[in-house]
Amino acid sequence: MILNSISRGKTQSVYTSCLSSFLWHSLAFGISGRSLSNSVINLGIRDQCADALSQLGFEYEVLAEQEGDAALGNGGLARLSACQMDSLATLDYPAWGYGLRYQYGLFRQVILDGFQHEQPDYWLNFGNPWEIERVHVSYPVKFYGTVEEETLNGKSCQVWLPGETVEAVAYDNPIPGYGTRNTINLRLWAAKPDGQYDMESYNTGDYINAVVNRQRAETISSVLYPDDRSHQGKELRLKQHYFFVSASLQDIIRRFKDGHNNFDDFPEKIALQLNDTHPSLAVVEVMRVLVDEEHLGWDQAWNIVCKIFSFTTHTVLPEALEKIPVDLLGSLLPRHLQIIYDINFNFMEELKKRIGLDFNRLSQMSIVEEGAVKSIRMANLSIVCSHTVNGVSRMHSELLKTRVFKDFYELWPHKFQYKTNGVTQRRWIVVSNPSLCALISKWLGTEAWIRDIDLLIGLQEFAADADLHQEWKMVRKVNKMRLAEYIEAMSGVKVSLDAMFDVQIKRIHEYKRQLLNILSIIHRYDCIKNMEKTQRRKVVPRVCIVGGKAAPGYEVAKKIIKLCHAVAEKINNDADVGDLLKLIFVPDYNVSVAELVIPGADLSQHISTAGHEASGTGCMKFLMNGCLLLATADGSTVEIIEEIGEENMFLFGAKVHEVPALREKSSDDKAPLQFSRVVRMVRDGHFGFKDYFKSLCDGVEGDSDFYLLGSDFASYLEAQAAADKAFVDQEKWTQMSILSTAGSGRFSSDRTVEDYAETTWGIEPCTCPS
Ligand code: H2P
Repeated sequence: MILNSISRGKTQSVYTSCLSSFLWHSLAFGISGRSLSNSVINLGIRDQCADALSQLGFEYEVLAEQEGDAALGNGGLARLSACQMDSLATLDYPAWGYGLRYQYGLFRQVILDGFQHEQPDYWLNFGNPWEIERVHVSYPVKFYGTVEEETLNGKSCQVWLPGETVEAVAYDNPIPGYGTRNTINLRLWAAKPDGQYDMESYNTGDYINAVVNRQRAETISSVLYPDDRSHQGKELRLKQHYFFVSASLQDIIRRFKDGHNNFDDFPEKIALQLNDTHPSLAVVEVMRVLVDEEHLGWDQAWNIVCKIFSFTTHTVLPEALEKIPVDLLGSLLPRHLQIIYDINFNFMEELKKRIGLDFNRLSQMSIVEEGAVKSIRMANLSIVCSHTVNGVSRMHSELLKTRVFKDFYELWPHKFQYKTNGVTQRRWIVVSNPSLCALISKWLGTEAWIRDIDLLIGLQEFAADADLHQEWKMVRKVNKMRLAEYIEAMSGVKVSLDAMFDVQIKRIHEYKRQLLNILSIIHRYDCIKNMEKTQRRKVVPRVCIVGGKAAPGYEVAKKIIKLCHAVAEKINNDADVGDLLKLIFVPDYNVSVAELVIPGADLSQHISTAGHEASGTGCMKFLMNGCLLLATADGSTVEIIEEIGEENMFLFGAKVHEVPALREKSSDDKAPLQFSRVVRMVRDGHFGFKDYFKSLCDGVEGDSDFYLLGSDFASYLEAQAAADKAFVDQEKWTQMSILSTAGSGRFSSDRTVEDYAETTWGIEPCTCPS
């Protein structure tokens, strides 16, 4: 989890003492990747480090690879936070990040017989040299108990008498900006038992209980939930949310109070960004602290809350919007439930004045969902309490306004904004692709683009230059060699460097359509098999690379992984096919793997059903590295098209407005024969495991093809054919590749963060004195 803090305003005192805060949370901060390589680049000491190490007899690259990934997150959402932290530091914003110091990060994916198995990732096994334990920075976090009404100074107030207290201890992880002295802090919380409770057990000689209690407390920060999206009703998960929110807010408020006697300046100094719904309890916690502990009036506290919070949502799927059962919330956080009811009561009253007694609409917008399991809708809570709500691409925001949060948009159109995601060029070009970095700097005549990404556009001027083409191709070839070596070492499969390296790496999900990719690989295989030998010479050789983790409970995603392996087994061992087609599954996809795969990719696939990917950030990393995109018009791809032009990528598939009608159509009218043929091959056991794959096939045929694999198949094959054709003309391909990198500037997280700073938080950079 993460929660960041930034100072509003830009006085020296704000900067040095980091008084005020911008709260930003994405469940499980991290997927930050290795720290050493990023830190030495941002500090500008990479060459000195490499020299010093070589004098000691070590190679810098070899040493850097020894560091394990801190995989404290699930996918794009968590990695986005890491990119934005890098940008916040680089652009001199006085920011703090907060997160949970999970002992076990995202599971390690191990493949046995083609099936995914999950193993714990105990990333702290050999210590973490980057963190500084702050034993003196710790806060009690309370759970359970009861609420009693008491009278204080003649006024009645609510007092929460907790049933359990756990201590949150801070671990700081510095994040240096590039080309600046500004270094921001990522503060991660570890749960430790509350000292007093522990002592009591020892005093009564109850040694075992003391140990059990210790473990019970430590459990809160011990393991990251591997599925971000479907975790209703899990008490531990809710405990993690609150533990994280409570500790971070205590820290933020404590720092604010160090320099202020009252809360008048709180909204002036503090901006809190709810990064998805996971930290939404923060709005309730601020109300509780201000009203119950600081004894502000309800209206004054509410006024502050409405000024400090803004909310980013990262999904389009209504089922992914978090809901917490009232019973669970009421038992774990009884006072918070009361506050939520009060917020909702006030909101409903206000709404009735605006829309009348439209009960349908009132119940849809209510924070409390009635039904078999009465629940709290965390997204509604976040919207009601935030001054700004944003999606993560323009298309996503449109969908929020017209579908997901339509009622709220009609009520408060001024709240809705969009902030297209971005990724940091420091990690995704400078660290992961040093030769491309050097080449870009050479042709632009400056390294300034590393801080000022807009300069990349200067490459357009040389897009047809034969010398640049030569050097560009050489860089790409070296990266492909590196990737080919990795593939051989990992899978034993030797791949041809002349083949097109075609990559799809991301979390495995039905809407991301890895299955579509695999079915088209089967189609390609089938075509090759049925060709005359002479015709085969015309086939453009491909190495298809797939990677990604399936959430442990997500059966369909796990079957897709198995199918990928079953198909690979067949294709890779078919002498008829040889180098014309290879399929490789890269296990345990993480940042370090991405750093190797992305620079070596010729083509990358972002093929979600239109209207399902909120943004997508992988596409931006590939784009920066000069990899061509084969994509649907979904999420941020729509904006990428505007930057580089449709002619420089391979676009296919239904547009977002066509999707509803296509879903209505009978499947026989929409799936082409080739589609039925490849699905039949899977059904008939061509790749074995006939029974096991049956449900996968059933899910894309008949009326159940919700993600429209069948209806997009024909245009997908056309786009694949267009990619093949372009690849044959290497000069054309290289030009498209240069133009991709040149047009990637808009997708830097520097731009995103500046946008948030200006239009959401109202903060300015705070230059660090030299
Ligand atoms: C999610 C969305 C992406 C988005 C990312 C960051 C949850 O990531 O699905 O569309 O780009 O957040 O905003 P992911 O699917 O990679 O887990």
